Amino acid sequence: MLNRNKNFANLSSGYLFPEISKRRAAYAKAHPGAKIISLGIGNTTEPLTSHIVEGLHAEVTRLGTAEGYSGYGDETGLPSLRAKIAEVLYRGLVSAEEVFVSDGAKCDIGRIQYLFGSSVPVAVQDPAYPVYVDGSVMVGAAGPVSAGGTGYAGITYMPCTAENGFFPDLSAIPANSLVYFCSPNNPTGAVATKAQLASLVAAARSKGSIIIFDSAYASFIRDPALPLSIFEIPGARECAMEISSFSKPIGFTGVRLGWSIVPKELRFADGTPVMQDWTRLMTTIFNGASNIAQHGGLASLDAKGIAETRELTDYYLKNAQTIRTVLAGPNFRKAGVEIFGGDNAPYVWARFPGRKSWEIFDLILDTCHVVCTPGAGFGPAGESFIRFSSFGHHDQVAEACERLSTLAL
Ligand code: PGU
Repeated sequence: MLNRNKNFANLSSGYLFPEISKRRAAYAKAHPGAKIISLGIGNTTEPLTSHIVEGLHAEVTRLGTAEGYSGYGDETGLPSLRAKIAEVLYRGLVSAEEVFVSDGAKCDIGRIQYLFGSSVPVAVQDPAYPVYVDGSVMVGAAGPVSAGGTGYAGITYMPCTAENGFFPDLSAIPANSLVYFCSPNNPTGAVATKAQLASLVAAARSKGSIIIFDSAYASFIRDPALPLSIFEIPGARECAMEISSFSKPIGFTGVRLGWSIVPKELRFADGTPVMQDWTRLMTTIFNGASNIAQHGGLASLDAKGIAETRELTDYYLKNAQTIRTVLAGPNFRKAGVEIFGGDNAPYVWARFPGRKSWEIFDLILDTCHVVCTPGAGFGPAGESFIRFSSFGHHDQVAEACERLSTLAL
C-alpha cells in the first residue's frame, strides 16, 4: 500500500468552510423546522447582471458556429482580456503580458505554493484566509502544529489586532520568505493604506522576500484614497505578485475566473524572472480559463459592465451596513462587542470579549438560526471574533439581523 503524503497528515483539521457546512447540516437535521440563514461563507447570491450575461451568451453562440468555434486557448488567457485587465483594473500600472488569466484566486494560490516549493519560509497576517496556511502545509512548507497548538511550525503568524489597527508588525517577516497579504482583508475587513503598503514593500525588499498580494475584494473599496493594488506602491514590482478574482465583483464564484500579475522585474535569487517559471507552470499544469467565462469577464470591463459591477458590489456593501447597525445594538453593546470592517469590504469582523469564537458560533446558530464564521478558524489571533459575511439577499440579511437583535449574550 502507498504511504500517505505526510504533509496531509500534518493538517490539524478539515478545511474551515466544509467544517461549518457540516455543523450547519447536523443542526438542520436535529432541528428540521429551523429556517437557517447564512452569513457564513463569502459566496455570492445575486444573479449575474444582464450585460455580463450577454457577453457569456455571445461566446456560447459563437462556439456553436464553424467560424467562431475555438478549442484550447492561450493558457495564460485571451490577449484581449489580459489587455483589458491591465488597462481598466490597473490603469496601465502593469502590462498585458504581466497578466495571467486563471480559473480563480484560490486555484492560483495553490499553484503559487507549487511554484515556490517546500523550503520557503511563509509569513501570514493572523487572522488570514485559511488557504495560505493550509496550502503551505500541503506542499510541505509548514507543519505540523506546534505543541502549544497555536499554529503550524514554519509559519510566521503576524497578529493583526484592534490594537495595531489590523496591520501587523513587519519586523517579524523572515528573510527570503513568502509573505501573504490580503487587502481588503478577509476576514477583518481592514483595508491597508498607501503608507502601510509602502512600509510592507520596504520590509519585503529589505528582507529579500516576495509579497503575494491578494486583492480579491478590491472592487469593494469606496474610499478613493485607499489603494486597489500593491502596484500603486513604488518598488512593488521588484518584490510582489498579485492575485485577484472576478468571483466577488461580478458573481463569478461558480463561473470561475481570476488572474495573477507577475511583474517582469520580479526575480529569484539566481536572477531567473519569476514570470519565466510562472509561465512554465501555467502552460504545463493549467490549460487556460474557460473561453466562455473569459468573455463574461471581458464584458464586465467595458462601461456597461463597470457600472453593473459597481451596482452589484454596492448591493452587498449595503448588507454590511445592515449588519454593522445590528451589532451596534443594545444587546451587543452591553456585552462589549466591538465592530470592525464592512465599509470598504464585504466582511464585518466583531470581537466578543472573553468569549470563544466557536461558542458564539454555536450560540448564534442555536438561538438565531444564523450561520456565521468563527474567527478562530482564520488563525490564533481570530479567537473571540466572529466574521459576518454580507453576501446574501437583502431580505434574508435583514431577517438574520432582526433575529440577532434579540440575541441574549
Ligand atoms: N482570496 C480570498 C481572500 C478569499 O476570501 C477568497 C474566497 C478567494 C481568494 C477565492 O477566490 P476565487 O477566485 O473564487 O477562487 N473566500 C470565501 C470563500 C471560501 C473559500 O474557500 O474560498 C470566504 O468565505 O472566505
